[in-house]
Amino acid sequence: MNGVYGLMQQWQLLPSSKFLLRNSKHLHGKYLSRRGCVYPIVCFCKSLQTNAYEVVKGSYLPTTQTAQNLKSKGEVSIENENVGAFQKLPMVMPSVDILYSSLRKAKKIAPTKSITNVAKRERNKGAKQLDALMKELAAPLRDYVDNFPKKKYLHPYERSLLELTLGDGNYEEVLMKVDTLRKKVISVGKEHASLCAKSLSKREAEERLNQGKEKLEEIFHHEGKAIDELLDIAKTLRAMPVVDLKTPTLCLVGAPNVGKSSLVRILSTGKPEICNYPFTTRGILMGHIALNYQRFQVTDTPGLLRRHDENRNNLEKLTLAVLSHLPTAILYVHDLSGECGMSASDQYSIYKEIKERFNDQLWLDVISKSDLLQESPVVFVSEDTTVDDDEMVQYRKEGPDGAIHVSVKSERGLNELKQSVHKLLVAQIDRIKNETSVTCPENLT
Ligand SMILES: Nc1nc2c(ncn2[C@@H]2O[C@H](COP(=O)(O)OP(=O)(O)OP(=O)(O)O)[C@@H](O)[C@H]2O)c(=O)[nH]1
Ligand SMILES: [Mg+2]
Repeated sequence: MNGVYGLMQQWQLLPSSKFLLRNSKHLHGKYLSRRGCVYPIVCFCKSLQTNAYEVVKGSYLPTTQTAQNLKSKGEVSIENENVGAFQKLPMVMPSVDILYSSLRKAKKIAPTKSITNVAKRERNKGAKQLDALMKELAAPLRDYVDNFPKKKYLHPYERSLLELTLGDGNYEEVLMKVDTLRKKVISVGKEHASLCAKSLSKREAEERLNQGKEKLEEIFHHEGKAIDELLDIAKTLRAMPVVDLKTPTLCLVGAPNVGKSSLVRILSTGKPEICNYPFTTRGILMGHIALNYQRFQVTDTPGLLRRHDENRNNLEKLTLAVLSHLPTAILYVHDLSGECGMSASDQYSIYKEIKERFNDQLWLDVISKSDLLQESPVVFVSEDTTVDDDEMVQYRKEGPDGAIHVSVKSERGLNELKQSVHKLLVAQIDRIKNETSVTCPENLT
């Protein structure tokens, strides 16, 4: 692992790069050009944007299997071939609102009119009110338990979003707590209603009614936080970017800080945050392109580092989940200027791995920040160029074969990029049509 890369991985721990560069006695945080001059890398650690997606612990590992592979192996059931489940989640009421509205409604229940005996009237009222309270409390919980989707029926993309943003098993655990609360409310409500119905005097019936209400309130106060957790989960899931599997999609991929979001802003309606530090993009962001009356989706993704899948953070896993589970064309962004903080050789190994893994996808390579490119290729001090093969030498100079050189600063290459992106997305339309006709042969007729 080279110095800059090592620092990048620890970026959360560092105070500020200016401080770092001022105080560094080593060449960490600097790179050399072929001519031997030393340039500082512009700041790559600032305060973090943490509000979009919290990085949680999760064992989800993106697989190399695409939705297509899974389909052919029969691992995708009918239910999870569509996305959009998060937009159909039931509206969850805060637990206190459920409690107070249930108490109000139950209080209005009157005893059966024909009962004239005072004690009988009171116990009839008590039993009916407790029964109503129990039903009012349990009904919304039943709705949530039944209508929040089971994880196994979600589209793999949504399942990965759920696991990576909520953490392993949290979703199921919260739903289970809500169901446990529902069962408890029913059993305690029934028990107290039955006790109330057996009261021998008016006073006893009143006391039992109050006891039953207090017990239900206590349970709800104590365990109702599961409902509030579910409310938060629903909010988080509803805020996830909506994708349409039938609309051609372009996904921008590359190492952190290479200029992906800057290009998303140029290419689409998406307005992701742009900053000069890695992992500015902390979630999957969607933008749209409208061209010749056609509508396309553009996805910005968090950057990828050079490391094994097991060591990836959840932001990187999100990127791989998009590539694994959504039918996207890939716009791979390379920064050979050194500005991003990652050497060309590290970017090259990530690139080769991703290209091999997703070689079925339509693909376009872009060299960003061409306004910063020197005449000679930029080489980091920590890089060993003696091991470079021809491919690597070529990559340092020009990037992969056919890559378009662009700069959002000087606007170089942007028109060419837009045209190539359009062609790519048109090719993606044909691909989607073909895949649909293979899956649903009746569409051909
Ligand atoms: N000079 C120059 N700087 C650029 C260009 N494109 C982007 N940048 C700068 O590069 C830095 C990173 O840009 P972003 O678009 O946020 O990069 P990113 O790949 O989305 O970064 P992450 O979301 O952190 O992975 C910003 O300071 C941009 O202003 C360019 O063409 N020329
Ligand atoms: Mg970004």
